[in-house]
Order: sequence, then structure tokens, then C-alpha cells
Amino acid sequence: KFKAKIMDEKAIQRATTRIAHEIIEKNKGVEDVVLVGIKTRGVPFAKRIAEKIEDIEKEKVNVGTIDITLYRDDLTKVDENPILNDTEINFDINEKIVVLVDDVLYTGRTVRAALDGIMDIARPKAIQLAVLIDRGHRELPIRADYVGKNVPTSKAEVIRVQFEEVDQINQVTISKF
Ligand code: 3GP
Ligand code: 5GP
Ligand code: MG
Repeated sequence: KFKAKIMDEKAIQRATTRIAHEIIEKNKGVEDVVLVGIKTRGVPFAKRIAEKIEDIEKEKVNVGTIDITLYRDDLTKVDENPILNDTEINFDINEKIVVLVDDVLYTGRTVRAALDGIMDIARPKAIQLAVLIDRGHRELPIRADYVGKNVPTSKAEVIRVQFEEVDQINQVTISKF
């Protein structure tokens, strides 16, 4: 099994800072911007982006979470049925710009389920997507507005994102089986 590091702690930090700046620039400030992290690792990533934006803009940015489970026989096989488990968004997102945040974008099925979940509870002004890694292989017409790193992969490869908040280390690795 071959394994390579594709982002270290510094690279993750720089990508997070750049995405924070891009969100501010695209939306001309963050007055109407809220973040929603997709569990598990989209949540710490969303919190890091929010913290950065607050550093830069001196304005509070709300962060909610959404929990979607994709049932797959193994990590390289995709199931068609994402399940929306629950959402924790304790603020009004009507007429807000919702930035969905996930660690890895792959088929897009998780994001589609998240879009459904959000539009069931409110009518946002817009929904945007931020991901740390875009590994390609989309199966739906979904793209990210903010990308930390584009990593062309084969379907047999697995990207492992690790954040200190859950994994005691900050790094992104790619494995081939
Ligand atoms: P995450 O919740 O932080 O995204 O679903 C649990 C974990 O399994 C995910 O963590 C993710 O790291 C990994 N995972 C889920 N689906 C896939 C997949 O399709 N491919 C790969 N390589 N990893 C997956
Ligand atoms: P989707 O295929 O729906 O885009 O991705 C499904 C879920 O699995 C998302 O939460 C995504 O972050 C995660 N995911 C997909 N591929 C990978 C991968 O290679 N590595 C990791 N860590 N997560 C992945
Ligand atoms: Mg994820």
C-alpha cells in the first residue's frame, strides 16, 4: 500500500486562510454569510474558516452542522442513497448566503443531500460550496466555489484528511491500494 503526504499543517493553514479571503471577496464582506459544516471533518474545517474570517473582518460568522451518511460497501464504492441524519443550525438562514463546507468533494452526492436538507428548512439567498480537497469523479452537476487543493485521483485511491480537532494531527494523505 503506497501512501503520500499531499498537504502538511502549513499547507492546510494557507488554504484555509485563502478560502476565508475568497469568501469575503466574493460576497463583498460577510454580513449575510453563514457556514454549514458537513460532518465529520467538514465541521472543524468550517470552524477554522469562520475563525479566520472573524480575524480578518472583525465580524462574527455563524457555523451550523449537517450530518449526512453515505452507505457504501467499501470506501471506493459509491452508494446512491445518502441519508440526511440531522441538522444543527441554530440561527436563521432565510435570505442568508450559506457556505456549505466539506473536507473532500467526490461524487457530489453528499452535497446534493445537504442542499436538500438546507432547502427543506429555509430559503437562503444563495448556497455556495467550500472543500479542502476536490478529488474529481463527479456524478452530479455540482462544483465547489472554493477549493483548497485539486487532487486528481483514481477511483481506487483514498484521501485521508486529518485535523487536530479529531485526529491529533493536521495533514492530508493519499493512499493507493
Ligand atoms: P469525514 O466524515 O470526515 O468526511 O464517512 C466516514 C469517513 O470515511 C469520512 O470522514 C471519510 O474520511 C471517509 N469516506 C467516506 N466516504 C468515502 C469515500 O467515498 N471515499 C473515501 N476514500 N473515503 C470516504
Ligand atoms: P461524495 O462522493 O458524496 O462527494 O463524498 C462523500 C463523503 O465522503 C463526503 O463527506 C466526502 O467528504 C467523503 N469522501 C469522499 N471521498 C473521500 C476521500 O477520498 N477521502 C475522504 N477523507 N473523504 C472522502
Ligand atoms: Mg467529508
